[in-house]
Amino acid sequence: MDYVERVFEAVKKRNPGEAEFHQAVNEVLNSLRPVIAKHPEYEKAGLIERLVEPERQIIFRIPWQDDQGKVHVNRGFRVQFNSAIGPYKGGIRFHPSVYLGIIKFLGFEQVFKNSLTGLMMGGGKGGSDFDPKGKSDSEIMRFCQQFMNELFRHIGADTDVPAGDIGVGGREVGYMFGQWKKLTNLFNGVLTGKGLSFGGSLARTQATGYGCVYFADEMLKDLKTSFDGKSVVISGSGNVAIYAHEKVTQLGGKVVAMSDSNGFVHDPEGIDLATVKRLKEVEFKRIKEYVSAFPRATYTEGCFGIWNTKCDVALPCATQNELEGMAAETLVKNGCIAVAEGANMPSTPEAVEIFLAAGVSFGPGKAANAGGVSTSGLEMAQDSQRESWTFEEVDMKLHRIMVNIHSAAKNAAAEYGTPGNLVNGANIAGFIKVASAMMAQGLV
Ligand code: NDP
Ligand code: 2IT
Repeated sequence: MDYVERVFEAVKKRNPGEAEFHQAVNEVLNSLRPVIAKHPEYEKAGLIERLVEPERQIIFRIPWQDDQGKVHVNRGFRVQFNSAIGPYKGGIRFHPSVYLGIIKFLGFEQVFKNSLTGLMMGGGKGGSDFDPKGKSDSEIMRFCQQFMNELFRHIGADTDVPAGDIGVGGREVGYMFGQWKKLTNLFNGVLTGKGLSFGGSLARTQATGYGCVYFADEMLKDLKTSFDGKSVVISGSGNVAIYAHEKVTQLGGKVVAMSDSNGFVHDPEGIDLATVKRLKEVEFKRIKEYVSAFPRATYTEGCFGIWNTKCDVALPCATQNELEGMAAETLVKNGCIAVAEGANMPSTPEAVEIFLAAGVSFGPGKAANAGGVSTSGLEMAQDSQRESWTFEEVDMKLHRIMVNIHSAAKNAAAEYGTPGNLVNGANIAGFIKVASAMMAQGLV
C-alpha cells in the first residue's frame, strides 16, 4: 500500500458508515498522488493524515417547540475542517438526510473550494437534520434561534463564518444573525448571505448559479463554442438552480428541464423563469405546479429521470449523488458536451468516470460552484470595511474569480500530466496553497 492508500484505509476505519465523506476523500487523494510523489516531505510531516481529520467537530442538541407546543429534538453540527489559510468558512444545511458524514464531506470539499477562490478562507460546514418543509415561519424562526443558542460560542467574524446551503437561505440567515447579535452584543460579518439592509452583499443571492455558468462558459470556450443556442438541463429549483437558469438565459441558452426532489418538468419551449421564481421563492410550491401555468410542459414523477432529457449542457444543481452512471451514459449518448456541477458532489464517481472517458467537458463542484463562497468572501471584505459595493462591481469580481479558478484547474491538470481533467486540476490547485500554509505553520 502506498501512502495515499494507507491514509484512505485509516479514514474508512476511523469514520465508519460515512459513505459520502469516504467518497469525497477518495476522489481528492487519488488526484493528489502526483503532487505527493513530488513532495516526500509531506509524508514525513503527516500532512495528508492531518488534511483528512477535521480540526474540530461540534455536535449539539437542538430542542424546539412547534406551533402546537409539541417539543422536538434535532441534532446540530459544525465541522471546522481546516483553518490553514483563513477562518473556517462554509454553509449550513437543514435537511432530514443530514448526519455527520454529510457535513464532513461538505466541510472537506469546502477546504479546497475556498482555496481555489484565492481568498483568505479556511473550510467548514454545519447543519441539522431538521426538515424545514411544511414548517411555519415562526417555527423556522424558533428553530434558527435555538440552533444559534449553541452555535454562537463556536463562531465569529475572524473564527468561523457560516452561510446558507440546502434549506438555509436569506430568511434563515436573518433569524440566525438576529439571535447572534442578541447573544453577543456584536454587529459584524459573522454570517454571510445576510439581507442587504444589515450587511449583506449585492449579488450573493445570484452568485453560485451565475458563477457556475461563468465557469461552464469557460469550459465551452475551450470547446470553441458558447451558451448561445444551447439547450440546457438544470436539476433542482432552489437558489443555485434558479440563478443558473437566469445566467444561461442571459447568455442565449435555453433551459428545457428543472426539478425538485419529487420530480421534473420538461418544457421544450424553454422553462419560464419568472414562474419558477414565483412557485419556489414566493409560494413555496412544488415544481409540478409549473404545468398548470404552462400546459405545453410535461411533469414526470421522480427526480432522477431528468437526465433522460436531451441537452447540450447539464448543470446538476440539487444535491449529492443525484447523477448516477446510467444517467451519465444517457447524457453522453444524447450528445451532451459539457457538465458543470452547481451542487456539491452531484455526480457519482462512476458518472464522473463516464464523462471523462467520453471526452465530455466536466467541471467539478468544488470549482464550478465556488462562486457562492467567493461572493461570501467579498461580503466579508465589505463588512470589514463598513462599505457596500454595487451589483456590477461584485458581479465583475465574481466573474473574474470564476475565470481564474477555471484557468488554475486547467493549468494544474496539464502540469501534473492529465490535461483537460478538471477534477484532478481543481483538487491539485486547491491543495497546493493549503499544503504550503500547513507546512509553514508547523505541527498544529
Ligand atoms: P436550496 O435549498 O435552495 O434548493 C435545493 C434544491 O435541490 C431543491 O430544488 C430541492 O428540492 C433539491 N434537493 C435537495 N435535496 C434533494 C434530494 N435529497 N434529492 C433530490 N433533490 C433534492 O439549496 P441550494 O440551491 O442552495 O443548494 C443546491 C446545491 O448547491 C447543494 O448541493 C448545495 O450544497 C450546493 N451549493 C450551494 C451554494 C449556495 O450558495 N447556496 C454554494 C455552493 C454549492 P426540494 O425542494 O424538493 O427539497
Ligand atoms: O457549498 C458552499 O460553498 C456553500 N453552501 C456556500 C458557503 C458560503 O460560505 O457562502
